[in-house]
Amino acid sequence: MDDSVRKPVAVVTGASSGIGEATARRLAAEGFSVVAAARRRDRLDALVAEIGGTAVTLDVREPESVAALAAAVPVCAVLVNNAGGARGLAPIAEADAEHWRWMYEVNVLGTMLVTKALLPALLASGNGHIVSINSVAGHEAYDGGGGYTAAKHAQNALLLTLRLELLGQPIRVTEVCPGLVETEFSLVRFDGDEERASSVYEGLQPLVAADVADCIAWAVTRPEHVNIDRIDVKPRAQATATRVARDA
Ligand code: 8X3
Repeated sequence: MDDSVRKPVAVVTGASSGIGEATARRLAAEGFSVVAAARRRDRLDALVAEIGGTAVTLDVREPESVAALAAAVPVCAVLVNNAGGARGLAPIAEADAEHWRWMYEVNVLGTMLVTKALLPALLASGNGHIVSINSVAGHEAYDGGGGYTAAKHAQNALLLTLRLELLGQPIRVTEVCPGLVETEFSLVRFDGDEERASSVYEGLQPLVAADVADCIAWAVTRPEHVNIDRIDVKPRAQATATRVARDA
């Protein structure tokens, strides 16, 4: 039997790795029929072979790709906007406009496009929930963070606006803001430079993707009148975006 008939549907973007993949796994374990969406289809196919649900190829920068996702999901209880990321750590004096454009597209426009496309499906569920993975960078600035912090602050503004505009409708909006989580995030930021990427997490115990998935699972399993507005989650060894305690 098609499990989407009896289970609430959860769409997870960026589900091919990291926080997205961990969230897909966790929500499947929580009883959701997961629609795992991302660009890397081979990884999605392997994931749904394990956890069930459906794989959908998605590039959040492409409106047609987002429309195809929406067409495949007529009813959606939970949308986890996880697709996003950072490129570079250059000061604004040396900003790479292409990096900035990419960060705006995946973090801001991508969140807008997917949310807008799935709003009818979220409403159709009678109890929809939008969870957006933002970042400590959505609320703090740090040196070299320019393009990413600007995009993530914009994502925060988008979510605050959305919560106002959806007031009175059966849709919750939750923003999840992780600090250091060891995923492919830094590898993408530093263009595949593994040494530089792993140095970000050196000498401290970062969060793992499952820690963030745990927060998401908690937020979406509260009674439906309870809206968790925002979850800030960091490793114990991290106080702010830039203050961390590393082993000597
Ligand atoms: C990732 C966290 O501190 O690199 O969203 O901006 S940080």
